[in-house]
Amino acid sequence: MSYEFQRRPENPILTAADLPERAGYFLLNPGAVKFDGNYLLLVDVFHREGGILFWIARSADGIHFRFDPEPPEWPECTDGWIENGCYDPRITEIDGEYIIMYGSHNNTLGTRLGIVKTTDFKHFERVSNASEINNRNGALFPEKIDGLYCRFDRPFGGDEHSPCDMWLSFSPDLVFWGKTRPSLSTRPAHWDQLKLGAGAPPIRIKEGWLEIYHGVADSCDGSIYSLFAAILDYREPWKVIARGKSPLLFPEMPYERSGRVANVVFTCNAILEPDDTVKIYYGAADNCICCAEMPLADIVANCFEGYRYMLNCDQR
Ligand code: BMA
Repeated sequence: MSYEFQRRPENPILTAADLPERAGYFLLNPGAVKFDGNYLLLVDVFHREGGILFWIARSADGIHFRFDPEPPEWPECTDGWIENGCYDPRITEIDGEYIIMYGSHNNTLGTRLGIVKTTDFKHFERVSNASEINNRNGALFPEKIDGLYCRFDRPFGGDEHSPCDMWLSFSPDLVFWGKTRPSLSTRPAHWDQLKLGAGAPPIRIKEGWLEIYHGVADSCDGSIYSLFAAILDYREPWKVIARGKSPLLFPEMPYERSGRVANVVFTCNAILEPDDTVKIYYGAADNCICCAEMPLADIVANCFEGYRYMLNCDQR
């Protein structure tokens, strides 16, 4: 049985042509939440003047989005770090605050994690400068674990083709992070064999924490990004309960296979709808934004189906 996301026939639902005043050339990997009766996307925009910034798009029906006339005023870093670009935002709601963890990029030094919060998606306040350099794919859990905030992160080494795994880190205050330990790792001969990183902030389901993540495999001509799911123990999220063997979404459509970067589907969000459908707004080929949906029960089935097959393999 193949359990996969179903793409919306309207895809791509947002392209750079939808930006006000031809402001940019490529859109990718938004954060997504339901806010104030609307679906809200915090979209990464490769701007016409260079650099990458966030811009909000809103929709009443979750399919037809309109960009705000201007990008939001984004707070500067407080420690002297110059943020030349920001990308891949994961939005987590905790007690009425929306905490955004994202890749904060400096042209000379590289990428680290930034954290900014908002209550109204108009005013944004910096929480902290959240990690050392060479870390990204940060996704905050919506609940504390044993009294501590918990996040996925993804330290990385050399270049884009170096292998790297997902880790967990903990914090009492969102500022100081530690107790870092490994989480999901790459699996040989799978579509997440080279590297992987958090996708959406985890969702609490009855089996544990559901994490939809991206896995990367290498080809002779670049990387292939697809989406997977895993279920982690609720109290001890470093313990993997089940993990899908096959992707929930693989780049197959023309808009996923060619763009700024070919063969990419990448999500930073997953919205659990009241009817138990999971909706994702994913970046396709680092170029445009698409939507796909799938019943939660099928995602769970994918995770356990993978687990059953993988009893002969150590790489859960
Ligand atoms: C990752 C991130 C994503 C991007 C992907 C494919 O490392 O930088 O923003 O979509 O690469 O280029």
